[in-house]
Amino acid sequence: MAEDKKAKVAKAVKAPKLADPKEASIDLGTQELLARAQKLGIDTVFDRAVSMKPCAIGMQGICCKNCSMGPCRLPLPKGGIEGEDDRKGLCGATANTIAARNFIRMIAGGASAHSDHGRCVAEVFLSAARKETEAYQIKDTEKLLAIAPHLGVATTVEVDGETKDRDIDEIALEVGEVAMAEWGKPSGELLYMKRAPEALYEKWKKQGVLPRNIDREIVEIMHRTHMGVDQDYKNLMKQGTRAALADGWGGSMLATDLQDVLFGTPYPLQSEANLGIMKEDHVNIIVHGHEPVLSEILVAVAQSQEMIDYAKEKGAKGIQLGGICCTANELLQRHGIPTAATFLQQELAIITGACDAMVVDIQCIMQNLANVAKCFHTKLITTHPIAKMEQDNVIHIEFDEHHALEDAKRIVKMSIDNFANRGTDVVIPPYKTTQIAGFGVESIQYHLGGTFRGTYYTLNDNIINGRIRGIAGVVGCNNARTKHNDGHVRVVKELIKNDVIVLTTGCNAIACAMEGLLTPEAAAVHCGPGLAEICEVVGIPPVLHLGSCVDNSRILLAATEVVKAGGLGNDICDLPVAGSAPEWMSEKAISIGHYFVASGVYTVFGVTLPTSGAPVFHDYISKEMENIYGGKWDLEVDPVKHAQLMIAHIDKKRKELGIDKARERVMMDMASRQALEA
Ligand code: BF8
Repeated sequence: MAEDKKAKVAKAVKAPKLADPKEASIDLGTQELLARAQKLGIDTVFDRAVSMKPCAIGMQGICCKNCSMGPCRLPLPKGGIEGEDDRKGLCGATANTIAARNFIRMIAGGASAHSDHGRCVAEVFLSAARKETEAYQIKDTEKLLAIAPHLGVATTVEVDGETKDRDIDEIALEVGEVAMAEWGKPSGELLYMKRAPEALYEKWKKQGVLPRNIDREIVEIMHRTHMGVDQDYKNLMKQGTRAALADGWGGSMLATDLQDVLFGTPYPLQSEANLGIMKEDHVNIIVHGHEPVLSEILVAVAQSQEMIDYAKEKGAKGIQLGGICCTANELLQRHGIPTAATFLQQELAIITGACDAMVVDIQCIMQNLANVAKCFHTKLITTHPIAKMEQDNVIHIEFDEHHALEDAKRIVKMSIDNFANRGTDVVIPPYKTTQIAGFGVESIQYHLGGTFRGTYYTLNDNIINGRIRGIAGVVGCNNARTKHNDGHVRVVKELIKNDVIVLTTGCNAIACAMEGLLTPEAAAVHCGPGLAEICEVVGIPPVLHLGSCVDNSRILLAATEVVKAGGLGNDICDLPVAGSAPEWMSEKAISIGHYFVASGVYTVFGVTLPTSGAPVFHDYISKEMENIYGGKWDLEVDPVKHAQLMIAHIDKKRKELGIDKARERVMMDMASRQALEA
């Protein structure tokens, strides 16, 4: 080989592959910061996604590494399977068994993440109820009284033949104790399962999938998927269903409820979104992760006059807090703290050069943050005992509810002190949007319910008369294997264009906020005439932000309220609703997807599903499962087709309910409306 040719080959081998910023994200700020990172020679998830390809066999769910005789890989034969599928691992495990094992291990991972988060909240709740900590108090007593009966805790007491209100501290303590027991009680079933519509509860009972306690269902998945245990994909999925339900109607729902009682139930408020919320002349503290127990206190401390004065003393104009991932959603919903970034933008927050501290707790935190932080002055602070990083530039300040205030003060002070170390090379992309967030089951009832009836009557009425075609829950992550935020935004726009109101959580909510879809004004621009009219009259956005990923439990309860309000069937699977995660990536998304499905919701995922290598198993969850639970899985990569599948399902349900005709004449007079109601 000629010398110059050799040199060319060597150069080609060495040159790192870089992502094309315009292909990587639809967001201008993300594109600019990615280009800046590349110029500075700092690699990000976008570049790594270009240089590292995923394993095709793993992606299809047909690689078994549950014992040391493997990993056994069962690729699909070229041209597909003709006749009997005789692929098997060393032990004889079939493609269906392997894919089902892998799938429910993902459910176990996701359910454990949500539920362990819930357990930590329950511990803090109990501490507060026992008055062991000054940092936390029972804030929302109305919510406490609302959840107590679902946990079998009485809110009144009989004294001398008279019914009296029970002492609130006593109720809180009992609620805390009963809630804690849900993780490991030796007998019975999860108490919250009865919050579902009766028909759904009975269906679960008949199928034998009512969760016994939260931990047990997750542990049993690990046992059943151990080498040589459960070898029937249907039986494996039954256990996957129990664990997913224990997540959605158990750990996640308890996390949401107990957080509401401790920190306040969200109500609509205005804020901003995107990296442009960071301020060059302020101390920027970015909180990232999922558990709001520390960040709640950080908010209070960062907003205290003492700390603002200290920041000014150090040359800053103030303190700007911003959030990433679901810690962002939690703080946004309750305090209006602006959202800085979605999952895929976390490294970019540091690459602005303006991040004085990034405080992380649990879940969705990229280890590469530590490498990026090394290139800047940013203090990267881990706070949770179960989530540390190996890099030596990471500071660990372990949070404990008993000295939460001291921990928070130390972190905020450290961030302020670090402001002086910030260089002059700061690039904060000037893009941010306004968002209205803070919706929940209660506020939807307030906005779309009848004050007179106190139910979801008005929402149902508008679904029946066709102004609102249906309801979609669109949730989930970003995924570096697909263009950042593109799937989220296009799916949601297609839905609202077709009069489908969207309930959103997680990174989908952040993506929608960044696109300006979380404002009432978005309705006139993006919605079909029916939904636009409702949004204008009520003054709500067409996309309602319901919070973090554990708050998907709010979507389950909102659907239950719709069933209760009447006129749309007697089970969640009767409703014109559909679920979606256009850019999912985490195990939590699989657990969420499956509790949606097992609760009767047709659920479409984008990107990929780890089931395609086992067609029989894939058919089981995407076809047969509908006959069992009324919901099923689907996969569609194209965002418009993805939304159209959901709309087709919504229309099918409208037809089954006999309300399909109403949509053809959106503007109805009173007589026809009364005829429909009758
Ligand atoms: O729990 S949506 S990337 S941040 S996993 Fe993570 Fe996915 Fe974002 Fe919240 Ni949910």
